[in-house]
Amino acid sequence: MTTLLTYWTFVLFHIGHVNLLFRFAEMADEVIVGSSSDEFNALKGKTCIMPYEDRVNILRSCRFVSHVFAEHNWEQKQSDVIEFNADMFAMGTNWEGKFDELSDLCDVVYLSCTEGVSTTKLKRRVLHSTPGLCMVG
Ligand code: C2G
Repeated sequence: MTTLLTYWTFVLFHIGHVNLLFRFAEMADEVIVGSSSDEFNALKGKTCIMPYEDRVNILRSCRFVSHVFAEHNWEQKQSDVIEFNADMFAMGTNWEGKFDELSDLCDVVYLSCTEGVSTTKLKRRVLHSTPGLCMVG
């Protein structure tokens, strides 16, 4: 049984995320996702559209995801790898090299991101397709 661990800001769920989770699920029997808490997202400067509980329930409904837990800070990854007995730590290539120190504990892989899609672009598209809508954050 192979376990893959990944982390998610998860302001919105978009096709880039689906593509990555699909590939993660092909690489491991179990995909475990650390979803950033509202407090951690605020610290990262990310504005949450949905509260943590809703974001977690959406992630849990995805068939590629086996388990979701809270990401509270940058430092917890090492203890999470140990706690979940993860064989692999995986992120998109926008994080390339950033978590290599975990390779003492498990395989660390970065898979290519989906081009042309991002939460920022989606938010902008909603704003521009809805005349009169005032976007805050
Ligand atoms: N991603 C992707 N393609 C995109 C956009 C994002 O493959 N077009 C990937 C990212 O590389 C990341 C994952 O989707 O691995 C989740 O993206 P975000 O929700 O934006 O999370 P991120 O800001 O990368 O936060 O401690 C780590 C962080 O909490 C991860």
